[in-house]
Amino acid sequence: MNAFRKDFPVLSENKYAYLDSAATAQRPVQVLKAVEDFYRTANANPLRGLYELSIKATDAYEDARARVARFIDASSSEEVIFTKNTTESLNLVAYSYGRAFVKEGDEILIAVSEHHSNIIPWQTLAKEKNAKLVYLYPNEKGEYSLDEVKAKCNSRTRIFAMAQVSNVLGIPKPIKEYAKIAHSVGAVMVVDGAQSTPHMKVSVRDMDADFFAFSGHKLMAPMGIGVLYGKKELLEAMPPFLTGGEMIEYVTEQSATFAEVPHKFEAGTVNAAGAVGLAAAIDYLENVGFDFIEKTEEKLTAYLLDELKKVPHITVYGSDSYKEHVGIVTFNVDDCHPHDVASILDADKVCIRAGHHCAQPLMQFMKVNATNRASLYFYNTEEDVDRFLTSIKNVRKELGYGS
Ligand code: C6P
Repeated sequence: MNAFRKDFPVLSENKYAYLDSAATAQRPVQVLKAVEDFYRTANANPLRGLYELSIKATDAYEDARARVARFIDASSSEEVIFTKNTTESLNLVAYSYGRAFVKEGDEILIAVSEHHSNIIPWQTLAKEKNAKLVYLYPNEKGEYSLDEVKAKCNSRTRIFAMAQVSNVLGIPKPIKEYAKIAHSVGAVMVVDGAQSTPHMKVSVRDMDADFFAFSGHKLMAPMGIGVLYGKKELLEAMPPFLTGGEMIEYVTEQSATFAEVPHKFEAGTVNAAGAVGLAAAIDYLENVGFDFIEKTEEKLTAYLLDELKKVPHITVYGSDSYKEHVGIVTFNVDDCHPHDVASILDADKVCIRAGHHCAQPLMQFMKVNATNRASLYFYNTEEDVDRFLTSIKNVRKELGYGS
């Protein structure tokens, strides 16, 4: 039995085989306690009050920012902006950096496998600015070759935005190499780290990302807290995204000057309890260790893939190598709608995701309407995978097929 599992209330009684961590992770008691402790002992509006309790809240919030900066290897806390989630982080870049620096005729380069959160903000920007949205397409292994990237990244490219790990195929990308190409033509590299940050050590400095977005909830933090990392000189040159309280320096009836980064991008009362929960989740994650996370996920993915491929009438998408799935296994069962598959598994308390996974351009490219997806995290066990396999072998019979 996995030693960490007892920390997760939803998993502790083994009621569910939870195989949907790519959608959101479960939270350990350590994170729940950190959030409760904040509200019990330090609850006041941060960044405003001059009294002890408010200063405690401010300190807890700013300590969490410093914890995140160390976690992703940012140069300083000022480069860490708290947002709601990856979606808001990417919108912040598109609305602020994009509207200030993208002009008519410029190009924005993205991959066809992006999540809608890394497509729609750029579609909207391109339409508004009369810029062109250019797509990269993967080879048969699901990879975006450096030749394809070099061919499409040119002097008109202002922004190259890409997920470090796809939420459908899992395949990790050589972001450091892509960033070199982007920088060689003067473009900025925007990285969607929603599916990478929970599973692998991230260094924004080593990959040389200009912007890096991720969500707390996929790495066991509460929902509603996310991060945008940005290089300080870029953040300083950008106009605010949302405006209002706490993001200003001085306001008159007709004009305002703005606070320094990162507060310029954090209008209104902040999610301090969420930030504290995120810091606790990072502590927990680093205590588990990325070595353990990678080894456990690889072992379970290899087992799941091998056994799933033996089941008749199953198509598995993505790499043939279990090492390139980052815990994500996407598949279809012949003649069965993914929603029916997920409902049949639900009856056995096996939780998987079904649908287009907010990646419809990728579905169109793969010529499918929808798929099923099982996704693993370090707290999963072989027993979870066995429950999934037993249930999946039953699906076609349940739907009236002979075999
Ligand atoms: N993917 C999934 O089941 P938010 O919703 O803002 O926390 O994350 C958006 C997002 C952005 N990029 C990638 C690569 C993602 O996987 C996600 C979220 C979930 O695949 C929910 S759709």
